[in-house]
Amino acid sequence: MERTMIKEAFAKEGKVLLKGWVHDTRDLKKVRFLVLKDISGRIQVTGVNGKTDPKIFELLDNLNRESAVEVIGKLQESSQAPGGKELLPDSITMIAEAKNPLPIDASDYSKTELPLRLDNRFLDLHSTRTQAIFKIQSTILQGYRDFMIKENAIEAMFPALIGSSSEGGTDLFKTKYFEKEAYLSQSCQLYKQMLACSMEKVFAIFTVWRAEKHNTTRHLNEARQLDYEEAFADDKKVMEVMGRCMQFIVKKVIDERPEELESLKAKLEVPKVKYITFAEVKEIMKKEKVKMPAHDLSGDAEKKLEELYPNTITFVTEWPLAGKTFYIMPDGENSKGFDAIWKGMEISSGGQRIHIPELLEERLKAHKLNPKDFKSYIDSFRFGAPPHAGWGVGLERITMLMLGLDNIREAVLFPRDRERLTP
Ligand code: AMO
Repeated sequence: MERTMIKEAFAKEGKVLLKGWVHDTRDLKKVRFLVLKDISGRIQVTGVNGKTDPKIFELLDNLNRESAVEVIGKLQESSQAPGGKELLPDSITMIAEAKNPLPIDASDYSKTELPLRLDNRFLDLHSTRTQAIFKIQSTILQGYRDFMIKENAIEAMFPALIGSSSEGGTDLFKTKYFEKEAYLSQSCQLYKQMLACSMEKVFAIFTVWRAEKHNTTRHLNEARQLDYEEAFADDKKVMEVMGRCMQFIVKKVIDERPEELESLKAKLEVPKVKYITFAEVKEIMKKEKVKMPAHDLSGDAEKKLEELYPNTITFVTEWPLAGKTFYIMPDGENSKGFDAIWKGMEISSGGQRIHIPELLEERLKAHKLNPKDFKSYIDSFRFGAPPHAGWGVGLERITMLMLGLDNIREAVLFPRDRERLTP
């Protein structure tokens, strides 16, 4: 731990320079302790009355929690200090003092309620627990990239401003765009499809905006998706890719973030993968007396699936056509669309897309959308567009589920919900 905490080492004098934040101080009269923390961990700084410079010994009793300080001193083995090492200080310099009292408790035992923590996110991010969540999220993102690059997929960036809906429905944020109206993107759906029709395998980490009015513990108005799209592929092919992708990401988190998982008391195992049709789920729920709508799963049905198939990415396939968006390929009464459920919640939806312009126009009309608004999208399928399929996984949803967080807002640095636009 101390190896990475050291910002500079003075080999000749055998001293080190540390920079970090005051986690805690303790005064045992003869001995005073400062627990210093930085992103790599914590170390104890020990002052001894009579041995340590009196000015420094005095200062050790006057450091506000969460202040940024610089400490120079000698490291020594200590069987009592956490981590087995302590620092005997020669100098302590205040870099940036934290005012007292703090607006929230940023310790790991904090009882501060989530809304107040989010109001003061800059300080909440001093807590090891909060840092653990975002270190793990960073590993999830890296895992997604590593996996996709190994699959020979190409990473892409797409516009956040769009001229018409990409998902159908009314949950769009409208904005002015010079003389025109524009919308914040609900999904990079149409763009990733157009791109897959030349680059074959594409992926993106894309921010989406949904003007949904409901304020729940699993919805955000601004969320991030892990998007994938593949040409010459159907729903079955891309579900197989997602199953392996999720297993790869979870394994990477288990391998690389054991301390963070431990600090969040998260018990994570690599998930299994299962395929089940929508009709089969309906039958099961009927037997189990769990209610669900005709063309969708209910929250209770999602929970029941986890009860029946624990820690399994359950792909619910052959989704009723009436329950899917306009771009999903029909298959009689059903479609080639699916949802993926994990730990009792939807983490993804996807499917094979319609690559036939005439069928796309028909489906747009069936969804009461005007094909004219989708002209450039429809036209892109007139010039050698092969069958293709893909999916989008919610980044905050999987972070929340992996770590057993009660509220999706815990899994976003700066959440955007019905009430929150700052910080
Ligand atoms: P869908 O709208 O189902 O599909 O979104 C895919 C996944 O993104 C996450 N998600 C959300 N997370 C938090 N808050 C929200 N408001 C929110 N909305 C969605 C969920 C969800 O399963 N274009 C398609 C995907 C595709 O077919 O490729 C789409 O956006 O985890």
